[in-house]
Amino acid sequence: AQVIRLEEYQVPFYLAESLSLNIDLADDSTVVTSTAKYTRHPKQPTATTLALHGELQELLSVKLDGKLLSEGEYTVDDEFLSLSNLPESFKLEVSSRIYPEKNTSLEGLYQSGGKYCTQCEAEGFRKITYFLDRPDVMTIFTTRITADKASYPVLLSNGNCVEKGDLENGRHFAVWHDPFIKPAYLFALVAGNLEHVSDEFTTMSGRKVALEIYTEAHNIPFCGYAMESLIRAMKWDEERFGLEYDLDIYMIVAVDDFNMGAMENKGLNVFNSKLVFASPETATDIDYINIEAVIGHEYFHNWTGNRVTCRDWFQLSLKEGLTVFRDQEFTADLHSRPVKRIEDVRMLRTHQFAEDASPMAHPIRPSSFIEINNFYTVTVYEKGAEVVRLYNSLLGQDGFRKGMDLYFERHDGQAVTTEDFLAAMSDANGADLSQMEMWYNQAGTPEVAVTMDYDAANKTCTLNFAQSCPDTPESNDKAPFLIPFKLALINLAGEEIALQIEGETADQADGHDTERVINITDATQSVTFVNVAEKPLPSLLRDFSAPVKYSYDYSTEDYIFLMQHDSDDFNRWEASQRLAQQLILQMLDERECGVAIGVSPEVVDAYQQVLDNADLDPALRAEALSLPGESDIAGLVAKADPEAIHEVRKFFMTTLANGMRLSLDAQYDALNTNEDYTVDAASIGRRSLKNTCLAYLSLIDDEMIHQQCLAQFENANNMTDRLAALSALADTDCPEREQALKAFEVQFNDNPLVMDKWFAIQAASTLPGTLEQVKALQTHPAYDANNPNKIRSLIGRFAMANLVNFHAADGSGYEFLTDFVIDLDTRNPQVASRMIRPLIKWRQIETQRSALMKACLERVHKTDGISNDVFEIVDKGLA
Ligand code: BAL
Ligand code: ZN
Repeated sequence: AQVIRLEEYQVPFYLAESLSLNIDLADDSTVVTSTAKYTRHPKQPTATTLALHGELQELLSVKLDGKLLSEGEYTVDDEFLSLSNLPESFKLEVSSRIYPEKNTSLEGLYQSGGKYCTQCEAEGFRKITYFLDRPDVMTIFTTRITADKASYPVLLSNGNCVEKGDLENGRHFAVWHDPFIKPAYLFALVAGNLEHVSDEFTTMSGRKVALEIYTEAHNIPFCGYAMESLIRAMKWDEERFGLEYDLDIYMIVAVDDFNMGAMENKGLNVFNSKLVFASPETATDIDYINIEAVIGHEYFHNWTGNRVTCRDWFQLSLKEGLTVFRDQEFTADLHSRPVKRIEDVRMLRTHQFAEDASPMAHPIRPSSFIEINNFYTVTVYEKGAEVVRLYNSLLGQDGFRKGMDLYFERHDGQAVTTEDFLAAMSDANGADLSQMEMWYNQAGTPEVAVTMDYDAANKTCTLNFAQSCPDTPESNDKAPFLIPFKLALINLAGEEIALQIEGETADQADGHDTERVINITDATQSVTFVNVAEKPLPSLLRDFSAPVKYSYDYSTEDYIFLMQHDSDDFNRWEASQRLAQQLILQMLDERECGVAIGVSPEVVDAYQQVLDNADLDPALRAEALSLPGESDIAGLVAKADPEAIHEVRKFFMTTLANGMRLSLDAQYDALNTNEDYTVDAASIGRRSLKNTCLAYLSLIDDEMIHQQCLAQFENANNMTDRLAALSALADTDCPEREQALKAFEVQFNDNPLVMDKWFAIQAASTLPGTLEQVKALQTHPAYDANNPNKIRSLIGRFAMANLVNFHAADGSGYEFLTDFVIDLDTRNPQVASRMIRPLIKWRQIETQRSALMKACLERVHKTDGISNDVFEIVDKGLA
């Protein structure tokens, strides 16, 4: 397998001025003819050769400036079509045959549910025709599609439809022209028997844009929320960033078989149907929020990704980190900002911190890869978004906007780098941001050790910071990061203290109020606050102001105090999480030493006070009561024992449940009003608290509670409540469990997206026998071994969200996953390489299991014909 390196980047020898595609779709083979006008790159004056990317095609003919070339006049292998002795500019026509109906990798042109669709990012276009499939080659696309009219009445591509008509033999054609230059990864084609919903958006400059969402007729009723979300996204981007849509039409197509969530192809997004379809009966609150966020995300890419794109794939975070930041802000502005922040941070810690601690740790701008598909990661996306958020913190929202404006002014229509983004932010604000560079080229989660010295005589309070970063594959010698560290000091009355830094006059301090951001730039650094009348308790890293871990010697009492008194919503939540974490870790140690474990009444009372706090948004109460998961705990201990973690965490939660039972019942009853279903932050919050109460109650072994879960399951008027009840039952060994699972199956058997939930709930069950159940479900008629959503719901959920069963001591979970991945890799390497990842964490697991995990990785490594995708992960996992 070949390693591609950032340092080896070269501008292409030729650029394409235009590309004209003629795609003749037929059920047994498809012929693609592409005609491009190439011109030598001004920076490559001596170049005379051209190597066009192309894979899995049967080359039919090559014409240079109209002349048919014979085989000796070009060479073709598995990866390239190469020509030499080329003039400064020329026209090249290449014809090839491809087989979309046999394409199970879901990359390039393939069929899903009887329709044709494409996925070209990152390097799928080379499976469609021979071209310079690299993001720095941007060109004008014209696409002519022909197909059988009865089977494929709708023919779509990027841009505007400029011509269409009927042909002989029941065939028809459509020609699409995209006036904006774009790289090949943004190309899209869809052909099928589709209906659409339509709407219209008038942009801020008064242009009318047609909005269309395409799907099969029976799914049309489920597209309304996606359309409303699109309109909200278009409006928000105008208001917040002054960015207006540019084409006359914006189309979204929903497909069932899709490796990712969605794809931002210019003017023609292709979406995983799970991120389009919604109705109260079939989609949960989380689904609704995700649909709006991803519709927004893909729309926001039109500027951050499409108009300004990446020079090469190492720059992926340039568009993804920035666009995730934009979609996070979109959701925060439309719903609850603190809840959104908490959920994003929870997700970052659970998944990205874990990736940073694994052999797959990489900087947000990796410096090498074998298969770029492997780097569509939580690091590039979510940590990338945190890094973008740092600019926003450092420069303020107005300064950030100035930077964005300059970025577009300088780079519209270009393929650029993360350095260009940094330069725009810095130049627009006259700020020296050079240290931001470290966030791009160093992996690992920085750790900030914080200590406090209070000097009662001088009434000063000094906070000392020491930053470090663990070794990661690319470096064991890290330079300090620029860490904006937001904090406050809280006095015994629970009030924030006015913060005046030593050496500042009171005037200078004024306006900073009681919360300040200290920019940590050095390995060790201190800040002293004056006029601090009593020893305070620090409230640290408020709002998670940088993607770091921090330590401070808080006692249980300190956390309880912060849970009640911290005036910052985020840090009140944080205290509830860190307290649980600290106690669970303590109990794990005690258990190992054979000491009886227990939870003090003060701790139960602290959580109960949160639950009963009528002044606090129900959504935030639910967040505070949703404690770190088993894998979060596993990430905090060396040589984790999954069984011990499961037991101790469950013991902690069950103790809380028993202790808070009266309040849980009271809150549940108060919230269980069967109100009409609406998607707004307040009602989502109420459902969230109600279902958190139910989840706690279900830990109590009591037949009445099983009945209560079943009653909610049966009477729910929406999927959020129904699924929450089913989820509680699925983890409980009781007759109601089977009854509910069966009823759900009968009710939703014909809805593939809802059945995904049914598979996922069973795969995540911590009850014994789950592996056997997962195996049995693979033969269920609603399961489809080639559908990524099904694979992720059943196998992915088992391997990634079921610590205790996946890590069964006999290694059965590992063997199952290994067999599964080796088989899947022959059909869909991209998804296979996602599925194998739980095994690369073998070094973090206790010795016996660890050896079994490693042996499985070695088995995959030795398998003949394994894809580059899986090879890269396994190879890094074993290194
Ligand atoms: N560009 C791949 C899908 C997404 O991040 O929007
Ligand atoms: Zn994206």
